[in-house]
Amino acid sequence: MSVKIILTEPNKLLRQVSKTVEKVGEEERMLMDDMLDTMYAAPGIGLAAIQIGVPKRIIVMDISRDENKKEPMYFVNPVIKNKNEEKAKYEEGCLSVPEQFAEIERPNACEVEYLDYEGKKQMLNADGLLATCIQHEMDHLEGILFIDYLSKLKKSMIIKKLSKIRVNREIF
Ligand code: K2U
Ligand code: ZN
Repeated sequence: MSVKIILTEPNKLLRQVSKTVEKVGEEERMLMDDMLDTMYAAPGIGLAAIQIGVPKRIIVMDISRDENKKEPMYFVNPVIKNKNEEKAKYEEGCLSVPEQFAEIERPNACEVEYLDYEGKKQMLNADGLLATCIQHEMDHLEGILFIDYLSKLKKSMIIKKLSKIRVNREIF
């Protein structure tokens, strides 16, 4: 298991639509293990495979935020079956949009169908932070970032800042 590099915006690879997984095998399980290592090291509470450059419809999450009591969750080919009408706002960040945050409004609950680590069909009713996180990660599978919901001006200011951060990191 290993920690991988997380792609950061602006990067065309992050804009790919990820592909359905035909079968959950050893390769996919190793990928999910690496994704979890990478997510915990960041640290974060969710990660989509595309964020480490693998365009597969795979997400890992752990919203426990407790070093000593990890509760990893694995989602292969997740599909949101329905979303609540009621919305909730959350100050979102993203490991692929470093040091930038914005208040994003999303349905406050949703039902997700997916395959688990063993490839078994599961259903999850998510609300609160879990619902926000799964919808944030599902966007990654469509090549969508939370900054895409912002005004053109705000989004362009963030991308300009990210480009500067990248140049400074390369120089120093
Ligand atoms: O996709 C990612 O980059 C992982 C995000 C997931 C996330 C974004 C917004 C709201 C909830 C989850 C990272 O975990 S961002 C870091 C973080 C950590 C704790 C709580 C919220 C965000
Ligand atoms: Zn993200």
